[in-house]
Amino acid sequence: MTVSNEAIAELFENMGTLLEMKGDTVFKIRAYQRAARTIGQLSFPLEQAVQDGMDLKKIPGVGRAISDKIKELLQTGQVSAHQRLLSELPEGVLTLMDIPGIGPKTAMLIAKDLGVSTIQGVEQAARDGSMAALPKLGEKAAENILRHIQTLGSKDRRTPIGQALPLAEEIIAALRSRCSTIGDLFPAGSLRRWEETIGDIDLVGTSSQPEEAAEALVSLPMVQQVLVHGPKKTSVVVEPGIQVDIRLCEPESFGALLQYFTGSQQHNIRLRDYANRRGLSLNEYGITDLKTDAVDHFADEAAFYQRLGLPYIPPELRTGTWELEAAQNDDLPDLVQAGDLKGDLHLHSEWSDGSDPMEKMVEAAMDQGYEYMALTDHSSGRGIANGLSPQRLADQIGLLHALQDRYPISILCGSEVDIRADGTLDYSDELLGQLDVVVASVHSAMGQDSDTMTRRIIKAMEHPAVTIIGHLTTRLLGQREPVQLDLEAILQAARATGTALEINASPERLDLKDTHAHRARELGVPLVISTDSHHHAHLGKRRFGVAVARRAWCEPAHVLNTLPRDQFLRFIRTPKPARLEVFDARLKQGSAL
Ligand code: DGT
Ligand code: CA
Ligand code: CA
Ligand code: ZN
Repeated sequence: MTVSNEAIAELFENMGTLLEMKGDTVFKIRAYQRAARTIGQLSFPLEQAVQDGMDLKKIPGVGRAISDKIKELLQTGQVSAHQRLLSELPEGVLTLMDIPGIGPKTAMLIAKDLGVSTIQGVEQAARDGSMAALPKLGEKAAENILRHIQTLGSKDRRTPIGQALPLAEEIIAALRSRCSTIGDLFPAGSLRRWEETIGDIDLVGTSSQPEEAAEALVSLPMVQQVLVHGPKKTSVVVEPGIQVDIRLCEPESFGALLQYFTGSQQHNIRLRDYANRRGLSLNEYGITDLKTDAVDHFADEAAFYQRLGLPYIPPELRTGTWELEAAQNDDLPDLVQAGDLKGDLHLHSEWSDGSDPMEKMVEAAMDQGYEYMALTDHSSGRGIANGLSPQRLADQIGLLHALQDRYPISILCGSEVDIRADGTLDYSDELLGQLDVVVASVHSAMGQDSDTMTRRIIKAMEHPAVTIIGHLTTRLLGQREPVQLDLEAILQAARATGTALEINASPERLDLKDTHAHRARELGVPLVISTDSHHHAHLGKRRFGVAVARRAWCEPAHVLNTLPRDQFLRFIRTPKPARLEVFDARLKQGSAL
């Protein structure tokens, strides 16, 4: 049996909650919550790390007590302290907390005083008046809880970054055009850290007339509701029901404001501890010397970090895990940037389910400044998405060769070929052998169990013609769960077979996600950032994929399609797995710098 990091994180999260219900000390509660958060963000499997004899106490937020409990869980399948807590508290209290708006205290109250242990039970108690009769709750609270239960179906209220970022950019442009006294204005918070989903949009900026800028925000036509309209902070809810917070300050202290509201909270907490140990204290206005009470102000973030003796830490790394340690050791990665990409290797035309002619996609790739591109229309297998029959693919290859004469960019013939349920591919080996780039993807039989799915994908990777596995887990953010698979086994096989893995930049996918890509990077698996564009305007979405790679600590050398044309061509023209030498040579070069 394998125990996933998510399962371990959830157990500690539960323990924190149970302790909170019991009224235990804040210190202890926070310790469990912090451990849960850190473990949830680890890129490597803890179970494997324990087997390899890693000292878990090296993980930030994991001390002796937590470390012992992880080992107990892995050995026995449970944690006795957790079982004890469960037995001490009324049945079902944790379930009740799945209802938004019900925290540990309310859950405890309802479970104890009403003897209710299910969501249906809560709903009934809210309807029949028994909940309203509880002195600590009352009618208003019962009404709220009922409303929350009714929205339970749509429980993920976080907004995918693909929607939140364009919205934030639209708001920024609108504010700029309406208010000339705004200087800088940037997204902060989870948006600036490029998290895959966003709770609310935070904007920070500079202005000599902050009231004017706040006024401009509340009067935007898309504003539905004004939550706070104050001198320091203004909060509104805009059209699709997303909260926007804006905070402005003088240019002299913008560095501290931006740093503070970029977070993450966990990063800021660690940074504050670090500063305190050096006799400094941090807030959104600046850095205070605790001895002299002198406050330093910073116009930009680099100066802020420099005052702490640290190099600038890119927002994507500010998760509160390893970045502070790396910064102290001057060991931060030189992260890949959008401009490093030299090609897009997953593009569709109207030949399958794209909306543009091949020429238009070629020109769009040239507009991105690329040296090469692969056209990868769907294979025929599923009979949908207008997949190409072997004959149509052969025709397309002929036309692409002719097109090449008209354009300076290298046009690679490719296909996004279905990995069938049994791991075989949709075209004959002979036809696949004629292609420059084969992206193999799962589009069917997504409900397979983990073993079957893992074998299926590994079988595809063992095929000599398969260059890249596309959108590995097939998840759609907020719409479709990832398939079940053994990520570690797949990554090992990717390295062994010399198969690259795609970071699908399409913001509804972001697949691989950050932690997966981080592990791939550690194992020496070549990563590819592609957009899977079905329209010429979608190639610009590469920024979302680049952000995933950055959150995975990737440098350019970890990303295959940053290779200049001749090296990339050498990579695909060398048989698997020997082609890894081209990739490894670049990595070595990078680390020698
Ligand atoms: P979200 O909105 O849930 O996607 O995540 P964030 O990180 O954008 O969180 P948000 O909007 O609550 O706050 C923005 C940043 O402001 C956060 O990342 C760190 C900072 N911040 C807010 N409240 C606190 C706080 O109570 N303590 C500390 N240390 N930082 C805070
Ligand atoms: Ca936020
Ligand atoms: Ca916020
Ligand atoms: Zn595709």
